[in-house]
Amino acid sequence: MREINPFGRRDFLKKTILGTAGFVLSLVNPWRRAEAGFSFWTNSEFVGKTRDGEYETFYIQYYKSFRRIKADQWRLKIGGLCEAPQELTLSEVNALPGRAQVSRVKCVECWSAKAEWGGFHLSELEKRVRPKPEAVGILFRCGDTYVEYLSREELLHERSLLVHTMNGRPLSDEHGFPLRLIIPFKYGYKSAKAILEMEYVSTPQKGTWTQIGPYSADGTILPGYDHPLDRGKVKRKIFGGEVFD
Ligand SMILES: Nc1nc2c(c(=O)[nH]1)N[C@H]1C(S)=C(S)[C@@H](COP(=O)(O)O)O[C@H]1N2
Ligand SMILES: [Mo]
Repeated sequence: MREINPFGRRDFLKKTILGTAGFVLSLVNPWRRAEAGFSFWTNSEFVGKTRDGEYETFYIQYYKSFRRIKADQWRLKIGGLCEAPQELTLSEVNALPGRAQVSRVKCVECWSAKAEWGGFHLSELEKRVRPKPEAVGILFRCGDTYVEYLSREELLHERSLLVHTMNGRPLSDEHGFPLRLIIPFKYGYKSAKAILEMEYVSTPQKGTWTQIGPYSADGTILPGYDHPLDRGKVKRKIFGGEVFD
């Protein structure tokens, strides 16, 4: 006749209790969530800085978390020193004559990552808003209250883009929905994300990152080193300006 071993039964109970506790803990454990492709902000109304889950190969930088932007409430405000200030809806922005390019975002904190970006060149927008002759640059105001300034000359560079798609899909909130800059020859901090407002101004200004840290207002990529996330962070030398590969 089969006898139930009292120790075996106790072991079974112990394992069940420990196993259940482990499972419950795993649901709230941030490392397990990261493994499963989740980031701290997944399923939250807010978005902010993260390097977890799917963002391990393209870090997310936001100096402050903020409420996700709702597409139907968003308007791109373009004002300041221009003849025809405008407020464009997302479909109007998406309908501007487009351009796409593959380029790398190189953060001054050393990592970089590459994507195919789709959007438009500033010249397309300027046909509509007609900047005044004294407008030397644009101040960008963003969803997280980040500000960044670029001269019109920098913004009208062939490789500078205002983008609303990444790898063929609308920008994620994390990567700057609904509209961001891509300025591949400058450090990532010049590529303002989640843009709300563009103001034409007559004097250069300091952006948020330049006010926070010891970073140049100009932001041109300097010779040094890079740790590309899409190449296992293997250190390589860079020579200044856009990193093309
Ligand atoms: N609105 C906003 N845009 C921002 C930032 C920010 O803090 N707020 N950080 C910048 C920095 S420092 C970098 S490196 C890039 C990173 O872009 P990513 O988050 O899409 O990787 O975004 C830039 N744009
Ligand atoms: Mo950065």
